[in-house]
Amino acid sequence: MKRALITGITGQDGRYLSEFLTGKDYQVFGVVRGQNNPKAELVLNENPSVELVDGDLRDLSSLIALVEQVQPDEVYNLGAMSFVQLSFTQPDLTAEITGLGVLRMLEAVRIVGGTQNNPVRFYQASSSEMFGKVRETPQNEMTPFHPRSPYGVAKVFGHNITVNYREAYGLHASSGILFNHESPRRGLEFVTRKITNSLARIKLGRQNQISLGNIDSARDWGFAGDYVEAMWLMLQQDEPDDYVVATGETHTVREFLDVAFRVAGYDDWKPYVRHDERFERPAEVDLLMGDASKAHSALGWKPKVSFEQLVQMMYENDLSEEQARTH
Ligand code: NAP
Ligand code: G4F
Repeated sequence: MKRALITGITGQDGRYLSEFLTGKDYQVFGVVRGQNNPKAELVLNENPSVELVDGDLRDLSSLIALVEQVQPDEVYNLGAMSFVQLSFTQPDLTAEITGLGVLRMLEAVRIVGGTQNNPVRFYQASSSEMFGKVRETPQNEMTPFHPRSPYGVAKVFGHNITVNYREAYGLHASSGILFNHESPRRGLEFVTRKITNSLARIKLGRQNQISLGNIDSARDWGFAGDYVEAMWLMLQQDEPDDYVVATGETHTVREFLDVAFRVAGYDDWKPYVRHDERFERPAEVDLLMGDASKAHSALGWKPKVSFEQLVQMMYENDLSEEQARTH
């Protein structure tokens, strides 16, 4: 039985990846930080076969102890402070977790190592946010980075240090440059889930409006459940490498609103959406669109869920969750 260690198991991707790997017969170990983390229970309810272990990306000794204890075949480093807007007000913490946390996890893997015949394989959750003020469209593995947020800058560090450990120490370390991916498990702070959750509440008469910032930005939105397969495929290759993972389509937040409100049975979203400058960012990423042809040809990976299916899935889930609530 292969052993996988996942940081960020309580997050959207960690929850899908743990189920995916269990389905492939892995023993999954999930890193949980903090005392009595309330999200741990959620993970265990969804996947009782996961073994939770304590650790924090800010604490190197905890990571070394974890790799020694678990002896993983594969490490998936998904843990991060992942909310771009928050990174503007907490840049130091973002650099610490999202940037230096990658270095610490790589150090733990380098120091503990695994056996010579079976070295630990490492996956880094890089991000399309690294492209920022994009130099070309669509973006691929060769497109230069121009991050526009402390989060993006921290991710560039995490990406480059992963490449450096691969080149300097021969680690089997791969980096997935993933474009935005969403699901019913997406955090409520991100724009897609904020919209589908608020819309469900509007539909049930529990909320009147949605307050949003810049709705002209465009993102390449895919389904998180599809994207975790690409992470795993990267670690099954003989050689480590970097891959863009994306749908190749881009849609504005306005278009997301169009589809979501249509699915919910409304003709027009404008009466329900108000602009609130508190949700604007000091520097914006205007447009992301990925070229995942390398992942298609080398990994045989393709997204399965379309943009419309994704919006519908998220809205319908939020509607039934809201209906199940008594207040
Ligand atoms: P998410 O839902 O925000 O989950 C983040 C995870 O990181 C949570 O499990 C959180 O655990 C954990 N974490 C935070 N601080 C930590 C620390 N100090 N030590 C250990 N773990 C810590 O993010 P996601 O959407 O699943 O994304 C997974 C990864 O992919 C992240 O690195 C993200 O930056 C990256 N990424 C995401 C997307 C996307 O569109 N979703 C696109 C590109 C890249 P707690 O329960 O303790 O908070
Ligand atoms: O949903 P968002 O917060 O996602 P963002 O900033 O694109 O970041 C996500 O994707 C990255 C990959 O490219 C990940 F690395 C990162 O961890 C995260 O998962 O915002 C999307 C767009 C932005 O242009 C934002 O300005 O929506 C715009 N927006 C407009 N009003 C809003 C809002 N975003 C949020 N979160 N909340 C609003 O009210």
